[in-house]
Amino acid sequence: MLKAFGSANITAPSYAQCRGPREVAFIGTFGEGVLSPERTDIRDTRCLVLIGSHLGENMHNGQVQEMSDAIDKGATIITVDPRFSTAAGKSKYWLPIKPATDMALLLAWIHVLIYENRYNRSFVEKHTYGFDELKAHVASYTPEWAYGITTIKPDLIRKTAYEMAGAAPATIVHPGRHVTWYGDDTQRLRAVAILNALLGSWGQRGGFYNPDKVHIPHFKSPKYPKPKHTWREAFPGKYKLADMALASGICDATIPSIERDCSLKAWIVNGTNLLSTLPDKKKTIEAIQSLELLVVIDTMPMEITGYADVVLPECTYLERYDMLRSSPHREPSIALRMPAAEPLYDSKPDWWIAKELGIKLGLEKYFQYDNIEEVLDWQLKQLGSSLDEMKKIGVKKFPREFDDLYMDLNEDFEFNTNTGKIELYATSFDDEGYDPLPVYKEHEQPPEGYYRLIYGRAPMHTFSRTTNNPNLSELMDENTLWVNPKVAKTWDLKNDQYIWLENQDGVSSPNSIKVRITERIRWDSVYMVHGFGHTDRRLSRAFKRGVADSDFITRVHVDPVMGGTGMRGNFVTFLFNAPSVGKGGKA
Ligand SMILES: Nc1nc2c(c(=O)[nH]1)N[C@H]1C(S)=C(S)[C@@H](COP(=O)(O)OP(=O)(O)OC[C@H]3O[C@@H](n4cnc5c(=O)[nH]c(N)nc54)[C@H](O)[C@@H]3O)O[C@H]1N2
Ligand SMILES: Nc1nc2c(c(=O)[nH]1)N[C@H]1C(S)=C(S)[C@@H](COP(=O)(O)OP(=O)(O)OC[C@H]3O[C@@H](n4cnc5c(=O)[nH]c(N)nc54)[C@H](O)[C@@H]3O)O[C@H]1N2
Ligand SMILES: [Mo]
Repeated sequence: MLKAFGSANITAPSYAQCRGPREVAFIGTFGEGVLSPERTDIRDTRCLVLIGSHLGENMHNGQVQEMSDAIDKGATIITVDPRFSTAAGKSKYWLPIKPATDMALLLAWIHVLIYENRYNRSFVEKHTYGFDELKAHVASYTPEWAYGITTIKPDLIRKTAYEMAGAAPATIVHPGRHVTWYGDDTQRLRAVAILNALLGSWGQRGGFYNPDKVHIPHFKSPKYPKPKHTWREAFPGKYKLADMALASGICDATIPSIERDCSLKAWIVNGTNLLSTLPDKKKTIEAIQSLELLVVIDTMPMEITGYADVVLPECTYLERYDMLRSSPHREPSIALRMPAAEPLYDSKPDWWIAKELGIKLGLEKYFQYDNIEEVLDWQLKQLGSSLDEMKKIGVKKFPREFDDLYMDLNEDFEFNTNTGKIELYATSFDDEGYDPLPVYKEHEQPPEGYYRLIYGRAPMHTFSRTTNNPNLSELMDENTLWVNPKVAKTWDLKNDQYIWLENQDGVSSPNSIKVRITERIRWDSVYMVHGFGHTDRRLSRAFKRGVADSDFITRVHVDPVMGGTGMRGNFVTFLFNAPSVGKGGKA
């Protein structure tokens, strides 16, 4: 509907608040992204390196199942995390790194592989570009240098590098998924990509496979008009390698500025709770208040619906058809989502909402069908199936077009980069004025009396959207604040005590959080699960339960390469009494 209307401002938080830096870094190195689901061949890996990827708490289901298979087959797991995550508990090595220093560790690993001759020489010679530049670049990045920064001992850095090299090419230095941490995230992920290239794991069994997917034909529709304005106008000359619209950028493009003659005036927000999703809530609210119209499509009364001029209630995924799912994988497959029950009340599926809005906007020529079954059946018949067949089987697998799950190393291979090689030295970054080789930059550490706020997932919950679900809230109905015993002692904190938090900018939350004292977190950081601390009363089970990490993410470190919003540069201190709304006095 938006494309028919002439808008190119279509975005999702899964880019600039999630995996965008990873895709840009891998495209810059290998000419291809990691994609979703990730092309990691975890099933057959012999060494899996997780850098702040907390698989097992992050229930990326396919990867978690494959990781447990890999563990059964004796794979080595190396986990780098300031917190003893569930994955760390399954690991041969846990590297409790000082937060925000991962780049130093990555560069030291690269140094060891190169200077101690542990890299895959034939792979590097045949398939990569810029080895000599890389070698010179990492000359001084020794494990001894990294120790002073990361607190990880040099012999542990060496041992883990040898372990990776020993298992290569069946080694995965996992690129992670939510990687918008400190603002130099694309460069950190470039270092991850380079490590994988040195290990020769790209395109190899137990490393990264080459996925294939089914192309679902578009239902007939006239050509969409060319948009007159795009979000990019708000950022002349910035974020040059962003290949998708930025959800955070839409906010900037909405807040009026004398530098632009055009700002966005209306939003349709479908299935994203922006107040808990975007950092810098004040800016999100400012953008919302600059709008002439905010339409929200949601299934529940979430924070975002409270700001809407119009709420269009969508029925849930169990009550509707959605567009066919086709995802890249070892075997291409498609999946159908179909209704198991009638929608309740006046709720409608989003295809119906889009079509009816389209008709009211005079765009009926783009919606030449009566219902979604007609579209799905037409698409499926082009693929040699039908809606009837898919209703019975749900998922259909297709043969791969080519026998190229793994790269044949004897063949010449042209990568989709400027040089046709895997670019250890990224010429596309150089062209746009970004560092072509990843450089270590120091990040701010917490001021005295403050602790770095880090956050993650709990296995039973999905972001902020499930915390009011009756079954899931029974499993976990509030988040807790992980605090190291040393810190608890200093502050005289007791287990299960409720406290309030205030960040470096004096911002606090009206909600309190329960203290969990545990050795599983470093003394310089505190940890909480994202998605709690709801403020809408109608969420009867989640209202005021736990604290929202997003309340404290007022400082954002924006990635200059692609506009990702680094959210882990915020620090909190403890309050023993409820703060007065928004601003708190210290205990
Ligand atoms: N159950 C569940 N699973 C999910 C989701 C969900 O909502 N619920 N969401 C899915 C989505 S969209 C995403 S993007 C993924 C996110 O999951 P991931 O990509 O795995 O994780 P992150 O949230 O980036 O990282 C969380 C981990 O990073 C650690 N960490 C914090 N700071 C640092 C640091 O400076 N260095 C290092 N090395 N580690 C650090 C934290 O202690 C924590 O263990 O999860 C997916 N899976
Ligand atoms: N502070 C902080 N911010 C983060 C993260 C974090 O860990 N901490 N994680 C980041 C990451 S990795 C991601 S991917 C994003 C995710 O961000 P979002 O996708 O915005 O996640 P939710 O907060 O769960 O918001 C989902 C909204 O969709 C609604 N919804 C659920 N099902 C349906 C449906 O079928 N139809 C419609 N129309 N609506 C539905 C829910 O009620 C809810 O309002 O957040 C990012 N932002
Ligand atoms: Mo994400």
